[in-house]
Amino acid sequence: MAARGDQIVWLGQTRDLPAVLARDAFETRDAQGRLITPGLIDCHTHLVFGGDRSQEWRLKLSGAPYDEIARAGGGIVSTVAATRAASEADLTRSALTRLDSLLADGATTVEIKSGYGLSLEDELKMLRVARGLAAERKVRVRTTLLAAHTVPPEFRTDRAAYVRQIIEVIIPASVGLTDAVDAFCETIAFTPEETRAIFEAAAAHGLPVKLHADQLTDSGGAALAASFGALSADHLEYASPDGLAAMAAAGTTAVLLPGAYYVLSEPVKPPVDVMRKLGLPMAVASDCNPGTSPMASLRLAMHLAVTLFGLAPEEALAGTTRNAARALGLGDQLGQLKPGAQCDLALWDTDQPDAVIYWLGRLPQCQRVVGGLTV
Ligand code: DI6
Ligand code: FE
Repeated sequence: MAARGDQIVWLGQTRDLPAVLARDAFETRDAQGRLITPGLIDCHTHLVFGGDRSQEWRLKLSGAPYDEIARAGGGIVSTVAATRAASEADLTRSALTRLDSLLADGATTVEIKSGYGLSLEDELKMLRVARGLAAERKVRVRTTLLAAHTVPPEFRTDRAAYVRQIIEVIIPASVGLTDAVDAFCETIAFTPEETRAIFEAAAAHGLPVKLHADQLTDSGGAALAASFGALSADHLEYASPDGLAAMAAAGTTAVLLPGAYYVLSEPVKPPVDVMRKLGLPMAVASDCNPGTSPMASLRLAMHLAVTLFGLAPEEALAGTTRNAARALGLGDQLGQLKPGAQCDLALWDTDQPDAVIYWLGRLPQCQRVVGGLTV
C-alpha cells in the first residue's frame, strides 16, 4: 500500500509497485504480515453524557421494561438532568474515557449524537463537546443533532411546543456544529408525524437525516427514513419488509445495534435475512449510551452481531468499515482500502481476520493510522 499525504494512492503486490512510488517514498514500513483493515468507524454513539445509570440495571434485572423505567422518570430523562448539570470540561473528561476504549479497539472515526441536553443551550453544549474531542485525540468526529430524543420535562404538557422549538430554534442554531439530524421515532418518543416535520426542517437547512427506527415497535420508521433519503435507519428490530425495501431503493443504510438488543433482552431480532435479500447495506455500531448499550467496543459490537444476529464475520467487519462510512455519508472517502480513500487504517497483531472479532475482553493489539499518520 502506498499513501501520499492523507490518501491511499496505490494497493497491490509489492512487485507491482510503480517505480516512481518506490523511488519517492519518504518512509517505508513493513507490516510484518499483520492484517490491515480500514480504521473502524462507529457510526452510532451517544458518547457524550453526564451521570451514570448503572443503578437502573437492578430495575431491569427485576423485570421492569425499558418504557416503564422511562415513564417512571428514569431512563433518558435522568441522563438529561445530569448532562444539563455538567460543565463542558466534565462532559469532555467522561466522554474521553469511553472514546479511549473505542480507539484502543481500532476506531478512527466516531459519530456522536446530542440528545441529552434537549434545550438550545444544552444541545449545542453537547455538540461542542463532541466536536472538541477531535482536538483531544487523533480521531475523526461526526456530530448528529438528536434534540428529538425525548420530550424534556418542562415541555411534558405541551409536546407540540417542543417540536416547534426543535424546528424553529434548535435546528437552525445547530447548523455549523452538526453533520446530520436524527430523531427517535417510537411510541415512547416522537410520532411519525412529528418526525416528518423535524426532517423537513433539517432538509430546509441542508442537513441530512438519520433515524432511530422501529426499535421497540413497527412505527413505519424505516419507510419514513427512506422517504427523506436518510443516510441511515438504525435499530430496525421491528422494521417491515416494505420499509426495508424502501430503504434499499433510497440508498439508506441499515445500522444494526446488537448492544441495545442484548441489554434490553429484546425478543425480536432485526430481519437480517430480508436485508441481505434486498442487498441493503448493513452497518454495525456500538450505540454506546448509558441506558441501553453500555458498551464502548466495536469489536464487541461485531462479535454480538455475529453471535446474536447471524452476520458472517466479514459482514460484521464491512459493518464497521465500508457500510459504517456509508451510514455517515462518507462512503467515498472512508471505510475502504482503495486509491483515493483516506489513509485511515488499523494494523492488527494477527493475520487472521476472524481473530479481530473472536476474542472477548482482551486488549486488542492494534495500531491505528489516521490520515496517513501513525497514532
Ligand atoms: N434508543 C436507545 O436505545 C437509546 N436512545 C434511543 O433512541 C436509549 C438512550 C438512553 O436510554 O439513554
Ligand atoms: Fe441510539
